[in-house]
Amino acid sequence: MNSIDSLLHEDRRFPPTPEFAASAVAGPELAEAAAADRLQFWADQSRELLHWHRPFTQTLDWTQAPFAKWFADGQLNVAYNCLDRHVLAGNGDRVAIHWEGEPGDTRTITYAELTAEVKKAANLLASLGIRRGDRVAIYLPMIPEAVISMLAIARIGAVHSVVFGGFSADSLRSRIDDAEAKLVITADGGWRKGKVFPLKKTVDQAVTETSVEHVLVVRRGENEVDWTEGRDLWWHEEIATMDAEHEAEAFDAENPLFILYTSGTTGKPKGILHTSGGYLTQTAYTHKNVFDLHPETDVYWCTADIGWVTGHSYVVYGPLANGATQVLYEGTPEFPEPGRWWQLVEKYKVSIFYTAPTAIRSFMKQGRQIPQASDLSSIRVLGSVGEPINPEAWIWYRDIIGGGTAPIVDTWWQTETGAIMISPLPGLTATKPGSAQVALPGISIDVLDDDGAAVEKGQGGLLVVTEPWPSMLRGIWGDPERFIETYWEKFDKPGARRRMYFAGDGARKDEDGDIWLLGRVDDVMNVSGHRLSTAEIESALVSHPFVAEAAVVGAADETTGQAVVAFVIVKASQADVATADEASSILRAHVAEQIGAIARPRQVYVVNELPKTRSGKIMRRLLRDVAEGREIGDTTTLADTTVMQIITDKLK
Ligand code: 7RM
Repeated sequence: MNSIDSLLHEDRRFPPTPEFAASAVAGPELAEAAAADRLQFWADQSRELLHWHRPFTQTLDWTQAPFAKWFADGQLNVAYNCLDRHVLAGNGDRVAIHWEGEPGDTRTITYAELTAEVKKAANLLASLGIRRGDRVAIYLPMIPEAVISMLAIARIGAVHSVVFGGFSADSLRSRIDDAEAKLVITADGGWRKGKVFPLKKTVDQAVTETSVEHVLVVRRGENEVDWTEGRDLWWHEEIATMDAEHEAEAFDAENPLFILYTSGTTGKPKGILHTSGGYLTQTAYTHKNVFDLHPETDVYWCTADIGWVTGHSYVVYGPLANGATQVLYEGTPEFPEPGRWWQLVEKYKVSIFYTAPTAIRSFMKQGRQIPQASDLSSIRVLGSVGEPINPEAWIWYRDIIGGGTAPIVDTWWQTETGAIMISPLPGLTATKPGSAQVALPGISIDVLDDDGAAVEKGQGGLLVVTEPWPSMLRGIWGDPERFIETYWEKFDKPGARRRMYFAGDGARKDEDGDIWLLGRVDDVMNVSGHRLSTAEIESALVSHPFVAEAAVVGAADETTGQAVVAFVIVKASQADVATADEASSILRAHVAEQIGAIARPRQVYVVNELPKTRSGKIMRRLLRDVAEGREIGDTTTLADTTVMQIITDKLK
């Protein structure tokens, strides 16, 4: 928690301009209403923001805590809320998606067109035997069919599990197995840095001997693919025969909407489960108020991939529920030239821009002349998500991308929270570089010490959510015990059972009571805004014949926030097979193949020993000291206190 020291001196404040405040969506009345009656506030928000086929009469059922039910006797259709009702309201000609492919091809899709596409896709899914509650895996690049698939699955009451297109066949397979998916929707290939990367090939490896009955393939890369007759179907051929009419059926508010896998502290990924009514309420509410959305005039762009929760909540459900116009881009930020993103901002006159600190830091490195070559004057709100944003990057973002005036909303939330929890409101809050600041109206958070007492202002501790919230996770797929243990037992005191959600993040309350995030307190790393678990990477390393033991830590990295650094002990029998350098590069490639390139260690150090406690737990804290080039901290709980000396001598 010492890492906060440098931030303590940050005292710059950026209040909204009077003009911004005057036309801001969110005013002080939100917080007043939430403070007066929190549950009534959420019920009002839900009724105002969504169309309920059957209105609810109950707001929250918390009798089975921590298993919450929100709006439980209401019924709605999530896709109808994102599509049909906008068309019925006369907004069918509004652009929903300005899509830009990496090679420069484009598609403009209105709400009417998107609605028709989703209806056809819903009919297609039904024709393949997908029913309410069935799981469908999506393994697609950032193309419109990714959004269409998610909404079509939601429309028929089925459950999607989007797997990031950069994950390996093994990762995809374990997620398919865990969810028992019946169908996979993929593409032949997608574009990345001027090349087509094969997706179908990975799916072919992942689906053998699984629950998967069909593989639906979108044509995008036009690369050669292998074909399994009877199992594989071309999206375009099937869609062409489908009716563009489909009536949206109403489902219970608690009908599951999606599972999204995230890393935990064991090697097994956790399937975070979200349901319908509460999730859509809070994603719509936050998207509207945090980003100050004026749907008739704004052009919104969230750069997240749909494989991460930010893509679910702030590319698909929040913006579409609110009838927003948005940009969707297939490629990486710097291809074919480093200014590509800024050219898109200029081209589409993007007014609200939401990205991650890791991207901002890499643009900072390239220099301001690259963004300054484009006209960014349309930008009026900037968002940040995924990790703490350092004040230097915050100021650069505001000055260079935001023209020195755009408010920055630093939004804290998690896959588990489903939607934004802590953030400034851009027309109200005087922002502070580096702080996510305040719980949104309707959200209750606190910072506790290890004994569960609220810390004083100026102190650090553990971030908790103290009251249930509409878009909270409803569980871990197939593992209710793990759900309780992971999130609800840390502060489980007699009389207050399972009422405190422990987020796993360290945080500090400053003198104004504003929140500063300090990073993960467990062994999960955050690389470029993506959470990776040490345990998963360690098990990948140990799966290689060279490796006897492995320990992985996240070390501070200028560009990616944290980088993966691995320490391995090579099996004695393999010691002569490769030099340490050779082993290191083989193992880095092995991890990329097993888990995906995002998990590739920055370094793999071959060592003779690992620091362990007497009970055999690896002391990653000490390895982090080595990886970050610091003096080694307290070693008194080590089983063998000489180990750290041996490791540091060896790496000199
Ligand atoms: C949305 C997302 C969640 C973890 C979370 C934090 C970190 C996210 C911020 C942040 C500081 C922020 N979901 N985190 N946002 N830390 N400031 N504004 O990222 O499930 O992938 O990760 O990310 O550690 O627990 S996630």
